[in-house]
Amino acid sequence: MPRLTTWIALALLMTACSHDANKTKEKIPEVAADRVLFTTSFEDFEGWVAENPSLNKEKAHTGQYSIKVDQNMEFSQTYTNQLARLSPKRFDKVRLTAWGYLTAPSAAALVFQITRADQTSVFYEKIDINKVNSWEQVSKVLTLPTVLDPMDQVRIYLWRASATAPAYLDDVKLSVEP
Ligand SMILES: [Ca+2]
Repeated sequence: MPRLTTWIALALLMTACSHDANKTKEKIPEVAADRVLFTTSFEDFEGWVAENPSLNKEKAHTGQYSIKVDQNMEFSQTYTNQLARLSPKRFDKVRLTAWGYLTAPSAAALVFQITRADQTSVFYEKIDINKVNSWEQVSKVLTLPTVLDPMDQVRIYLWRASATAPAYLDDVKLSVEP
């Protein structure tokens, strides 16, 4: 689990972020398989990761599992990996795509963050999830800063934001954008 200090830093960052993710609805393109850095539907996690109430079978876009946040969990189960392990080749732009689901009017957010080994944040973007009682595909192209180090950590997770009822995330895909 990321440390508390990271979340405090995050909370400060979020107050400074604007809600620009869903201003324009673009057509989400298919991504060639060789450009996909990782993709998951959370189907094979059970038993391989530490017990985490975020992994659930309550709702799923595909298969049986998704991850969630709710009034007791501000942050979902988190994807964490070093840039160098994600790809041996440097990349400047990525596309993050996922399916989100809210159970009450509010806003949760899919977060893509890059942190240093000392937990300081060097990049932060979020994609708002707004659709209630149905699955919505969200996608955003992220231009990464040039100062990144191969040892920096990518973190991807669902943040509760203003949502008070459960919110779900499934079918996450991260790909290199040409
Ligand atoms: Ca799934």
